[in-house]
Amino acid sequence: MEFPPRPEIFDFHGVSMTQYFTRNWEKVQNFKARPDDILIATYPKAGTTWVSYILDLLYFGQTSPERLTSIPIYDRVPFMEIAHPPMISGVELAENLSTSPRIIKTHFPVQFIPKSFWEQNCKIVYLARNAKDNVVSYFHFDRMVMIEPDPGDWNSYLKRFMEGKVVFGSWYDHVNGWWKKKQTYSNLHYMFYEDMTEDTEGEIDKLCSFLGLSPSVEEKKQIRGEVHFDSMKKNNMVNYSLFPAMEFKISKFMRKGKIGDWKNHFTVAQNEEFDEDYKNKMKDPTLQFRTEI
Ligand code: PPS
Repeated sequence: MEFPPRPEIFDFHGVSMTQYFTRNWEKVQNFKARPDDILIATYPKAGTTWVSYILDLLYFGQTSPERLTSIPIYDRVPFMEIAHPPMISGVELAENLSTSPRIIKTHFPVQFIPKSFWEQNCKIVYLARNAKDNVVSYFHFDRMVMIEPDPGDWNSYLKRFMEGKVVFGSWYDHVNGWWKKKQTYSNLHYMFYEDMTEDTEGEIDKLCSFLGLSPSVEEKKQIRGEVHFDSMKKNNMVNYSLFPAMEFKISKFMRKGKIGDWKNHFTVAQNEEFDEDYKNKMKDPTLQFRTEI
């Protein structure tokens, strides 16, 4: 598929966005959520695909195993706000889903979520990743995905990330906005990439109790194996190798899956500046991230 030049970033209701995620705004805002819909919300590169695959396996791994080998994850778990014709838009894909529940992905900051999700009291899973690894992953992703603005060099990218001038805006606002929402909306399960890495099984257990699921020990073991980084990297249905617009020669979607890769990217000076700025932006002592484990 031919793609036009990389998109421009612009301010959209106070958040940096591109046309690929705003051109369907009205339709997205009018999306009719159902009470059993499950929304997976993340800042880009926080581990969305990981948690999407876990949920897909929990709900459909036993009942429709053929899905796993025939439908790529981005068609099983539609990306609500994406719209780049002639590809089918995320909203249309979600509307066409015949599964129950429908599992839907979004990178929207909390204030952009269509109101029907709140009205229907849908279950929402939010996954967050520490800022340093998140920005590194995002940088490599933007290098290889042609529907993202050109990232430029690492130093300028890091600055733009700190200023919130990357697609979907400020990481700091995103993780804080969703964290705050948790205080008033009880159907929100807030998870951390670092906890998932440290104790995948324990985090799957917590996820199951939030979702009201009780998979067998055998099933959980199977899921644990399926969602391991090495298995996902090899699995064409979840590693995005079938997705147009990605240049795998530049970088892979399943790149490293590590905590602490930021140390291979940040200079001492960049790290100091980042930490200083981080302290000013992350004032809530109840929201803590780990940059190493
Ligand atoms: S996207 O494009 O926003 O949906 O990307 P997303 O899926 O959120 O994030 C991709 C990063 O998550 C890593 N990943 C994993 N890490 C550990 N274990 C598993 N199973 C796993 N699956 C995906 C993926 O490698 C990307 O991180 P980086 O650091 O770039 O490797």
